[in-house]
Amino acid sequence: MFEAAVKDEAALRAALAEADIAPTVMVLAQLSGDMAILDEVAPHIQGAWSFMESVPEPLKQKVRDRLVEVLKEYAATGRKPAAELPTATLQRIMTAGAGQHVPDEYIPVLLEETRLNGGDPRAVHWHHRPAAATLDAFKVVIIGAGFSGLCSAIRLQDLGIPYQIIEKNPDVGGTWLENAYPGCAVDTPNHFYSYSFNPNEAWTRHFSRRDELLAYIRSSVDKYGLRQHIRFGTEVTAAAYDEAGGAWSIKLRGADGKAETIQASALISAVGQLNRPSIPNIPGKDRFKGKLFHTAQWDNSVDLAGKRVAMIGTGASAMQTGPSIAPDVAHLTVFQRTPHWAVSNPNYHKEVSPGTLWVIKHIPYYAQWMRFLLFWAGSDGFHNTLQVDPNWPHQDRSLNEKNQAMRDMIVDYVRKELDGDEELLAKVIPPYPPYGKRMLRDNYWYRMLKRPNVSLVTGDIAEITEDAIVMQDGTRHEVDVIIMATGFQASKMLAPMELRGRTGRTIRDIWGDDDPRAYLGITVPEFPNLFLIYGPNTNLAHGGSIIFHTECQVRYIMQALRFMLEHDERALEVKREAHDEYNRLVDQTHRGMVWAHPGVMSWYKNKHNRVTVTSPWRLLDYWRLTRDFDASKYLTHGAEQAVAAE
Ligand code: N01
Repeated sequence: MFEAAVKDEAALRAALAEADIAPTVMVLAQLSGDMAILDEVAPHIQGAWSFMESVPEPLKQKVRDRLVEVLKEYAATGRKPAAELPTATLQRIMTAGAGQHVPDEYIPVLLEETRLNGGDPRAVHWHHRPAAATLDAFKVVIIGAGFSGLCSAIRLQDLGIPYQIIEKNPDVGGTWLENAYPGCAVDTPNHFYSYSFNPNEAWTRHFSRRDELLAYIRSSVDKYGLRQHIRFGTEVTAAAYDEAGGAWSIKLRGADGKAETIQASALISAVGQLNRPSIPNIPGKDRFKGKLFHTAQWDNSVDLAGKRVAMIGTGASAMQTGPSIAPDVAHLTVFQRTPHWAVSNPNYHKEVSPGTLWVIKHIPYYAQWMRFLLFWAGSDGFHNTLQVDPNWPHQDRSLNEKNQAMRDMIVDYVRKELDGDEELLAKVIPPYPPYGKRMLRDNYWYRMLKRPNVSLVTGDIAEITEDAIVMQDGTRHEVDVIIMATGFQASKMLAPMELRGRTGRTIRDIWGDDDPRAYLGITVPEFPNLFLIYGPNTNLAHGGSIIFHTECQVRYIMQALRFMLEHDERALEVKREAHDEYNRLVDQTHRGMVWAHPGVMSWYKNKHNRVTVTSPWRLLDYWRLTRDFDASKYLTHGAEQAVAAE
């Protein structure tokens, strides 16, 4: 593995000159055991983002020269790196690279996420592999072929459990297939926003565009041979649990409208939270003579060039769409009901340099350390700043001192972006604390607002007429096209499917329209053998990658299925006490956090101000909660018992 790195020393040196210094020195320390050079570099690293360093160039060159020597020595001698580094060494390397103390408790999760010790640590293995006939008789149906559904399929395949994916769309990708609006991209760095077990060495950007993400998803499908297990163009309309048979009856509707029912021993919902567009019922909407569409249902037949375009909404989708279309349209009018917070990230628009692509591919462990740094940069670091300090005097606009400092920092940034336009600044700075709604990444939004062909309209819309949007104060804005960047029906989880549990009650009977709850966000009393991915209170709003959460949930579900199959249990249902206790804890924890702030309305919570969508936990906490399936939290119903009862 080292031969490839040193085969062409000129290429190695050229690539290292472009590589980030933190992962470079981490590789060096790992391979050489040279902690002195790590200690020399450490004081010049202020944080885990690649731009948070001020290492002097001569010191950088010293690190690169030393690494070239070490790689050459490994290649020449055939020496192998130490299989596993002692925890204290790992911690020292991580702390230096991240520019922040990395506590002991994070080491196991980081080792897993980076696969630094090789292998696939999140894979679930059999304790006692069931007989082939038992496995063959057990069938899992997965709803949805997005990131989560495909991850489940890969893991089921590893275990040899038969499965089928039902996908309503004609292709894989879920949200990344459906959202094709201009500028659509991920705002989590994608060297972290990707499967831990299938890293991509070839990302061309730090925050990839939709097409590249979709290509990654498609290539994962091909790599693991999943396509033959997917029924495309088929929607799950309903499912009912049959207690006597210990199975789910699942109603499907094909593209031709034909209905069909299939059976499954277990059902995994991987439909996502952001799947069903929310299109507000603004009076007069249907009268509009021009084109009107939602960002997630982009109408490619509409040429926006030279048109007067309205965009309703200023969330993450608007943040990417607006600046992408503004240069082409005659006029863009942005309708902002509430402002959102947005931070800048210098890497957001950057391509991965050729040298960085080279080191990711050729230098052992560079990609792993890079993944660690991205995990660290964008994850739990902010979590404790999102708690309300009861003694903080300005609770309306911030939660505590650090949250106020963040507010001040963003206001300064936005003021600069707006060239000091205080009138506009007053309109775009939210009155509520930073992080109250999803923190956005500035996609040159504020610069866009300064364009002569863009105007920002604030306040509530009264109605839509044949050719205009009319505000409550009577002002009228004539437009040719209306883009609804109005988000998704997140709280109405699992809709419009009708899921009927063991007792005959449907999930809507229990959750109502917008009050979903589940144990760990995964299992629901009365719904045996049903597992949710990206279910209630599992969205990440302080940072992190939702794929990390997906992998936690999928591991848990695989362990649950393993338990069923190894113990010959045909039904597994979470105990009500475990579910209620968990949800009490979720609600209690949320009460002191930013998302429950009374001054904010967002898709994170329902109309009763209960946070239903977002997780209150650090990534570490949720990882711990889901790491080991605990059968004592579940009621079981063995196959033999069931047979006896029939
Ligand atoms: O939706 P949103 P989104 N009249 O719900 C406004 C993910 N995502 O699609 O704030 C006027 O955030 C509404 O106003 P208000 C990400 O998790 C990720 O943008 O409610 N306005 C708001 O401004 C994200 O959080 C990525 O007052 C109305 C907007 O519409 C989630 O998807 C990219 C209105 C809706 O914002 C959803 O983001 C895109 C009305 N009647 C999305 N109704 C990336 O990874 C609603 N609004 C980058």
